[in-house]
Order: sequence, then C-alpha cells, then structure tokens
Amino acid sequence: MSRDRIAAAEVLITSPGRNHVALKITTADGVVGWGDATLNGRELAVASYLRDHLAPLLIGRDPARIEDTWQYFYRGAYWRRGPVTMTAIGAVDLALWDIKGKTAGLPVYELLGGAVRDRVLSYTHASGWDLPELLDSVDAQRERGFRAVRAQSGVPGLDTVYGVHRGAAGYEPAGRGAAPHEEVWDTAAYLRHAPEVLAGVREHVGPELHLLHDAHHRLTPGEAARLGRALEPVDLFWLEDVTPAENQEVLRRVRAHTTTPLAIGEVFNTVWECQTLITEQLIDFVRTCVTHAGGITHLRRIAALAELWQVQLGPHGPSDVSPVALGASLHVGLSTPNFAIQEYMGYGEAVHEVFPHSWRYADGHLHPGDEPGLGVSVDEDAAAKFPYEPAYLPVARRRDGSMTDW
Ligand code: CS2
Ligand code: MG
Repeated sequence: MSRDRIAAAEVLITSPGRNHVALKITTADGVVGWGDATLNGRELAVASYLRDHLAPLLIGRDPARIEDTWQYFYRGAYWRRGPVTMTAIGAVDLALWDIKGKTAGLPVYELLGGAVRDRVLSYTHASGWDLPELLDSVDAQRERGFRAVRAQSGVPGLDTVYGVHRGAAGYEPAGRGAAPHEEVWDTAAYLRHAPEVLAGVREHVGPELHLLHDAHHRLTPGEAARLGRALEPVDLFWLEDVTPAENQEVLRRVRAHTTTPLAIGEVFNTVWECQTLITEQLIDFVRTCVTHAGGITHLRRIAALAELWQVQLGPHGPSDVSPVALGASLHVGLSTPNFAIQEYMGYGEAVHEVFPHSWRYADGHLHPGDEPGLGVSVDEDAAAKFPYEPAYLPVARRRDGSMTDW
C-alpha cells in the first residue's frame, strides 16, 4: 500500500481582532491538517521559520510519522529550544495530528488513549479597575456558568496594570503599532493592594468558586513569598507566575513560605525549562501551552513527567492561543489524567468566523468535539479579510525608569 506524502505546507497570517499565524499542511491524498503558530508580538519570526526553513523540508515526508518529524526538526536544527523554534515545531505537530485523526476518522483524543473524563474544567478572566467593577466582572462570568475565574484588579496610582482593560472591549494586551507601549509598574503599590482586593472577591463569591490570580512575572522570590502567604486566607486555586522562573531554583524560597498553590510555565517551551519546578514539586500546576511547547507530542511528555510528581496541567489559553491550539489542548485535556483545567479567555466573533471549530463551551467546561482530527479549520476567505498588522506586547518600567517584566 503506497503511503500518503506531504504535498504542500503553507503559512497563513490573519488578524481578526488580533494577529494569528496558521500552518496548513496538505497531503498528496488531499488531507488537510491545521496548526497554530501564533507567538504574540513575534508572529513574523515564526512565519519565516516555517516558510523558509521547515516547509521545504516537509514536502515528501510521510505525514503519519509525527514523532520522527518532531525529532527531525528538534534535533536537526542543532540550535535548540526557544519560543520561535518550538512554536514552529508545535504548529507542524498539531497539523500532523490533525491529519492523522482525519485519516483514521477519529478525534485526536481517541488516538491519545481515549477520554479519561467527560469534559474539561475551564477558567476565564474577570477584571476591574476597582473592587466594585471587578466583582461585577466576576459575577458576569459566574452567570455564564464558570466554576473558576481569574481575578485581576487595577492598582491605585497606576494608569495601566496587566490583565485589566478600560472600557467594554475585551482585554487584548498586544497593542497595534510599530513599537511596544511602555507601562509604569510599582510592585510596592501592587503588594499593598492585591491581598485586600482578592480578599474582597473571596468574601463576595463565597468559598466554592475557584479563584485564580496572575502576578505575571513581576515579583522577586521574597515578594512572591510574602504575597503567597498573604493570600492563603483567600484559598486561591492558583497564584500564577509569581516570579520569573528562568532560574527554577528560586521557587524553593517561595515554596518554603507559603502553601498557596503555584502555577508557572506559559512562557516555557520544553520540559527542560520546568523540569526542576516539577521534580522538586516547586509548583502545583504547569502552564505550558500546546503551541509554544512543541505541540501535542511534547506537551504529553511534560504531562508524563508532571504526573510522576503529582503536578497537574493547567495550559495557557488566552486570546493569542488560536482556536486551533485551544482545540488541540482540549484533546490532550480529555485524555490526560493529570490535566486539571484549561484557560479559556474567549474570542471575538471574527475569530470564530475565521476558525470554525467543533470544540464547545458549556456550564464551566469545554469539550473538543468528536470530529475527526482536531476539529478546527480555517476559513481562508474569511481570513483574507483581516490582513496582518504589526502589534507588540507592552513593556514595563519601574518608576525610576528601569526595565522590569511586563
Ligand atoms: C496571561 C496571558 O493568560 C495569561 O495567563 O499571562 O494573557 C499573557 O499575558 C499573553 O498570552 C501574552 O501574549
Ligand atoms: Mg499568565
């Protein structure tokens, strides 16, 4: 029996409200697989990596050899890891799993061992410049059925704060334009305010709603330890990115001072960046994303290591992870025992138009659907209506002008 071959690999950039990069792989038998290659603020780098380096090497390969292709692109580059490389490899991986499912006539989760749960718990974002506005936002998400809500608040004295937007539009951090917006950050003001406002949210919602909060890489380990301890009465589901974790060992200090559950990993791209965090149980949840961490193939390796140390998965799922990647993450979520929760920030109508999908939200949970493959496609005519526009994530400076982490 002659085996199918990859006949084409095309990169598609579209901007329905925000930039997305998609990879379309077509086989000689006409089977199409889609991958997500969106890297917020660096989209063109991944598009070039795919167009100029990986796509030519895909032509003629056996689409069924997903693991071999992963190894070929990971080891064959010589220059390993990093968000651009791993997002490009991730896009290829998603597209090949999509093809494998379509060829088998099965949803990808069936190829990953079948469902271990009926649906995937999800959380979404709530925000407000002050406590009353934040409580309204939390209540609105509870009315939509969410059992888990992330709460982000403004900080007195700061004009901008991560995760909080002005006005009715949804929060989109990447600002259009030729350069990043510059924001001022004041950790001391944040540390004075966060415990009080999050305690106010807990008092309002009662004990059952899962509350999450994202510190977004802005604290030192000492500050993180203080915040974690101060938030223990709030009973958070997790406190996220309390400190930059390139040096994973700094979490030992945080862990020694607080029992608040910790989640880290959305900016990590391979198991090696979170290996110590996992094997020393310095975190409770690993946040690596199915696109930026090398696809389904590598996310399952991270999940397997995490399972040995009773660390759970809570993958990244903001607006800059496209519906293709959200679908892929849900196939992993349905079939992975230590998958705890999926972030689901939601999308604008134009994004749903460009990315028709079988995954569904209902009653605080998500399900990938049972279409063969990933269950997400790209309406290329609709995508063409939204051309790419340069956009960058903000940068943050302290009040003295020195750079800090946004
Ligand atoms: C955030 C992200 O959702 C989250 O947890 O950390 O929204 C992050 O700011 C964006 O993905 C950056 O592009
Ligand atoms: Mg985050």
